[in-house]
Order: sequence, then C-alpha cells, then structure tokens
Amino acid sequence: MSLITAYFVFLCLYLDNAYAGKKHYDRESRYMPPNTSNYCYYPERKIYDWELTPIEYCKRPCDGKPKLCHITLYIEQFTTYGVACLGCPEIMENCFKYGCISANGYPRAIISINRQMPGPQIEICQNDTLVVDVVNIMHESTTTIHWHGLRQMDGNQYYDGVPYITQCPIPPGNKFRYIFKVTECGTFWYHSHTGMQRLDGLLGALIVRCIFEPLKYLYDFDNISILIIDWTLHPARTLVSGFTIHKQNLSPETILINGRAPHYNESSQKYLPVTVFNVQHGKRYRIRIIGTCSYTCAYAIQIESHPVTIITLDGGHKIKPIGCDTVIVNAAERFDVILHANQSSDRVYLVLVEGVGNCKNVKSYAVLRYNNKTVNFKETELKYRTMFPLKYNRVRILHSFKLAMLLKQLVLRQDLKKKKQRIFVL
Ligand SMILES: [Cu+2]
Repeated sequence: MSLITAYFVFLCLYLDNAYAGKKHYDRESRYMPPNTSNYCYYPERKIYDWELTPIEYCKRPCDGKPKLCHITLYIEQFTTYGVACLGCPEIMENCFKYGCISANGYPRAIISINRQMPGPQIEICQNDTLVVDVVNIMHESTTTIHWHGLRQMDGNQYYDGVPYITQCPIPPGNKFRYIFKVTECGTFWYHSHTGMQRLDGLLGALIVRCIFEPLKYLYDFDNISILIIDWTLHPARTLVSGFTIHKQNLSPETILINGRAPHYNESSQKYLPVTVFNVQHGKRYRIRIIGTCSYTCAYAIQIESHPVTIITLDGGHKIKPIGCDTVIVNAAERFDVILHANQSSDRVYLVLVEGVGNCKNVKSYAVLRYNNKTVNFKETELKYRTMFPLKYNRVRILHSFKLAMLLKQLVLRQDLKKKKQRIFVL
C-alpha cells in the first residue's frame, strides 16, 4: 500500500514539475504574472463605485505594522470642463464638484482615473503591500501603469507596467491586478506607460511614508503635494503625429498645478479657481513637488516670499538640507521641500511656475493662503500677471543645468553655496 502511495506522490510531483517547466517556456506566459490565467471579460460596471474605493485606508502614521492596501483605478476616456462643471465659474462650487476637471477652462479629451485628473493620490507606508486593480474602461486603447521610481524587485517585475516587456497591455474592457510590496519610501508617482497617455492626464501621486523618518523633526505637517503638469489644448496624439525636427521646440500651452490653471471666462467675466494650498501660521510643511510633466522643458517654481529647504530628491534620496528660492523641476523629478509658514497671514501668496528655455512663455500659478483665508481669484489673477518673468539668474540656470547633467549634484551644490540667491537643479 505504502509503495502505491509513494508512487502516486512521485507521479504528482513529476507532473507538477513538468507542467511548471512547460509554463516557464510557454511564450505567452512570459507576459503573465505567475499563478494567473489568461482572462478576458468586460468588467462589471458599477457606475460610480469608485467613490467607495477606500483610498484613505492606508493613509496613516506609519507604526511599522504593514497593511494590505487594495484600491481600484478606473481608466476612462473623459473630458476637462465637461458636464459636471456646468455653471463653473459663475457658480463657484460647481468648479469643485466630483467629476469636474476644470483644468484651464477649456474642454479637451483626456484620460481620467476615477474621473479625476490627476488621479487619486495614493498614500501608504513603507512595507505595505499595494494591490491595485486597474480597470480599463476606455473604448479603444490599451493601457498599463508604471510606478515611477519604485524598483520592482524580488518577483515584482511583472508589475513595472512596461507593455510587451513586463506585461501584456490591458485591453479595453479588461482589468489587471498590480500587486507588490513597497519596501522603499519617499515621493513617487504613477503614470501610464502606454503611448502618450501620460500627456492626456493618466497620472497621479504615490506617497510612501517611511517607518522611521529621520527628518521628521524638520516639519509639523506632511500634507501638501504639488503636481506640475504641462498642458495643451489638444490631445497628445494630435500633437505628435508628423512630429519632425522642425517642431522640436514644441511647447505646452499652459501648466496645470494639481489639475488647475488660471483662466478668465470672458462671457461671465469670472475667474476660474486655481489650486489653493492652506497652511497654518507658524507651522512647517513638508511639500512634495512632483514633475508630472512630459515635455523636454524644465519648470521653475517659486513660492512667493517663502524660501524653501530641500530635504530629499527623487523618492527617498535624502540630502543635507539646502535652502533655495527657486526649484527647477524636469519631467519625472521629485523634490521634497520644507516650507516655514512664517509670513504675514493677512494676505495670500502665489505659487509661481514658469517654463525654462523653449517654454519660457508658459506660466501658471496656484495660491498659498494662511488659516483658510478667503481667496479673491480676481485679485490673485491681477497680481499674477505682474509677477513674470520670475526673478532668478537664467544664464546660471542653464549653465548649472549643463553642470548638473555632467556632474549631477556635487559640483552644483558647491557652486550654490557661494551665491546669495539659490536655485536648485537636479
Ligand atoms: Cu515614469
């Protein structure tokens, strides 16, 4: 009897190995994560069920107890300044309605995530396991999501989001589950890695807080992210078709800060709301600046009357804190800075962004206010028009930029130490 049992066990093991071997060399399975089967179905569309997505579930002080964070991202063809914005800006609250992506005040085909642009900010702790169901409800495009800055190690390579390399692109009407443990911490972001979908808004912030944060003593709050999105009035595919060397200086039309840019609506003589950041007087804020931009230009960022201190670069790379007035951000770079809210709380301040080089005519702003002070968007708009070009040494910037390209940060930081006004280029 025991001989028969032993024979049966060996037979099972043999068949299992043979199957695993076959699977390993199977051409199709190269693109599939282990333990999944090919599936193709149209997801059940419970319209608006993303409103119930517990995106806040993992946002917490990091105590070293890892969580499993399961969220769903619905990727959809959508529009800016669409029906949900009806009445905006005459009826100001409509500009903040769910599904209203006011952008720069013009309707434009985009790709939204859960009807938001940028997509929902994912906030987790180091060592959490992220489970993201990406549901493609676009009609005609495939998609993938790349988690920018995260090294997908230890079997996570299937979830890096590079179509045809690490996964099959997700066809319309299908979903794909990304599942990986996040062992790094810092400021990251996610975006489509398919075609030019990133230029159409398929992006969002991914904040991974450290279990042990040695720079915690430098700030009181960690709740502000600034996403710089370069924006055009036309969808990306219409811009790049026939792209030739003659069009290499292609520049965006405006810059969205967290999805909003200034705009004057002539028919109603009203001003579109821009993004407003609120601070409490006397407190110090960790601000995560993310270059969610796509063009070749860099962008200069200044927060009026508020020099900042840079503490980390590109995720969790900590540097010796360095003060500066202007931060220059290129596509995909991240800067974590400290802002001390120590100015007069009687007025509002502008967060100014301006293109560098070929994009020097592109500018935008957001508002920094103290203690929930009411913002008059007409006043801020009039002030904003007087504030450009930004004051910083452009020659030095370009010079520094070349240096940075050659020698990365070392020489540049030495150079900055000698100057009165500090500009930071990565
Ligand atoms: Cu990226």
